[in-house]
Amino acid sequence: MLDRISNKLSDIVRQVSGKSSITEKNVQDAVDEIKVALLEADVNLRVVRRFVNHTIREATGEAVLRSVSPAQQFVKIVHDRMVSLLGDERQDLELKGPDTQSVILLAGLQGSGKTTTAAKLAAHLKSRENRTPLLVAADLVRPAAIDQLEVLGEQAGIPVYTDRSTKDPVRVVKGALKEAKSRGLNTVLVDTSGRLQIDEDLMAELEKVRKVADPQEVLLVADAMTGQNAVEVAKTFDERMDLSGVILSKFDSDTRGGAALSLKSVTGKPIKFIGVGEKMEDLEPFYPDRMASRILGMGDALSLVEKAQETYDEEEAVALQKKMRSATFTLEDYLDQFQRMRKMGSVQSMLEMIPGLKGQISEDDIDENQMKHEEAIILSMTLEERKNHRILGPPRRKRIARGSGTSVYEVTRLLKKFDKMRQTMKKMSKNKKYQNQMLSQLGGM
Ligand SMILES: Nc1nc2c(ncn2[C@@H]2O[C@H](COP(=O)(O)OP(=O)(O)OP(=O)(O)O)[C@@H](O)[C@H]2O)c(=O)[nH]1
Ligand SMILES: [Mg+2]
Repeated sequence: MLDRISNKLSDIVRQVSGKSSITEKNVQDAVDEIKVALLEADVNLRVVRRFVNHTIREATGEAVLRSVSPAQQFVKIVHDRMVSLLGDERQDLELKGPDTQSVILLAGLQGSGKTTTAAKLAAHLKSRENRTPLLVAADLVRPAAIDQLEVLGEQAGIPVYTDRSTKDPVRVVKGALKEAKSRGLNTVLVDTSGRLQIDEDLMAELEKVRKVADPQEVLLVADAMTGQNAVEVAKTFDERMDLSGVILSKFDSDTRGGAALSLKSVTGKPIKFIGVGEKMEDLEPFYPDRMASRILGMGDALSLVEKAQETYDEEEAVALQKKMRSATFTLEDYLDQFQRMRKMGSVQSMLEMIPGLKGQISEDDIDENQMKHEEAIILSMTLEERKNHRILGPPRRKRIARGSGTSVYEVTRLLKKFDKMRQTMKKMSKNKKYQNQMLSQLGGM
């Protein structure tokens, strides 16, 4: 499902997230790649252009390029754009309360999945929303259509209304509404007939059905595999039928994604559900934000950005981060951290300054006593020694141990730990796994 575009975009996102700083050029390059990926996925050209322009405008703003983690901010912008492309908020069905009859009309081209979707949706409403559905066989064009709905209804445990004595769908719908009322069923789902192409016959029939059914929801069932064509179909149906939403069927097949990504922008109509298989349970409510994260392959990246945004002392954090990444972090800086910590009151507050670490480590994990010893050790060093701990041979270590009231063993342990920490910090910018490693090392502080 959307594998190709998802792979492409996750690659781009991964590349960008690894960067410690970004420039307008980086943004432009990444956006160009995204543009190609979207076009390949059969997304409407105008939609792509708008996406690209918005993203560039937002991502090259001063505030982003100078922020704590510009790369991650960029990723967030792309994600948010994608969410808005997919329709922002989830749009649920707008049905009446359980005591009043609601009607859902399903329309679409031949073979798009109307009949299957009607049954799936009825099953969903029954099991998830506690509604009492009635399926209505109003496709009187295709001979086997009534049988098909009856079979599906049986599978799903949903009653099906049929009337084999007429060829007039309007009559069938009228009868069904009456039947639902007398049986106390609150949700009537009408399956209609399809055509190979949109033609006047079909539209005229649907308009008549719509009039008697007076539906709360008019849903187009569109085949996601047909890409931009599905979007065109939606536009045309909407002009005549005033759709309330779209269900994209066959989303499980190797769709290129164009339909999902263009539909809302082009038609203004929300995708309410997606069909993800042939079985009754293969219908999912459509959530724009979840879909965007799925397409961009980015669960973790996002929460990281949100955390980074909470960091209150941006300038300091930036400087620290730079040092960590370039491995120019010295014992002097290490000491500086201790002292700043004292100034701020707690270890916790220092940790919170480091983007990405916030909330992941607690004060209980830290041995304050050991920290006091380490501070004393560093204070016993000369400035030169603090800036370059490699010059610390055995005689110097001995002197420092004496000066700080500790032992040579403790001095050596600190130096080893510090070395290891620097290595980890350097790797940290490249790989998330190492961030966790550093966390555990900090924990041993
Ligand atoms: N893989 C997959 N197949 C689906 C999905 N929805 C429907 N199908 C299949 O698509 C085919 C056509 O589905 P129908 O529900 O008969 O489509 P229809 O729009 O009612 O077709 P007509 O009544 O002939 O216009 C069937 O084989 C379904 O099993 C889906 O979400 N995923
Ligand atoms: Mg059908």
